[in-house]
Amino acid sequence: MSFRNKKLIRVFAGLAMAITTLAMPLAAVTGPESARIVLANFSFTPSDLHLNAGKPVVLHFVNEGSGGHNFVAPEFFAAASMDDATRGRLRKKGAVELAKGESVDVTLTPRSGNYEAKCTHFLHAGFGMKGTITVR
Ligand SMILES: [Cu+2]
Repeated sequence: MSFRNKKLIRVFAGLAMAITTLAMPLAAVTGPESARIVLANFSFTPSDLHLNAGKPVVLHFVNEGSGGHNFVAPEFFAAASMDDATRGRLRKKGAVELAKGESVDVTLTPRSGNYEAKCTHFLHAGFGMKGTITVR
């Protein structure tokens, strides 16, 4: 093996160790998992949201539609645990209302069950803006 190759191997070994050292604290401070829910004309994506029961999760709602939409799931939000400030921001305790282009994060811990969600804006659910939430 040439001197140059040995030097290269030492450089790569050093890099690998540096990356491992940097990555370990990052892994340790990882927060709750997150799920992205896109609202559009006229759909929720995913239309069947799967969440882990008892695990905190950040629900990241994004409205990519051409107007206002909402995500209404009263049984789901009622069963979930969340802090009072978060619950206070939910409309009628079970709705996330989003203006065009808006995004909202809701941090909660879901309870196992099967739930339904829909947009209650006039006719939107009929056009397909509905879905299910499965928590296991
Ligand atoms: Cu809608």
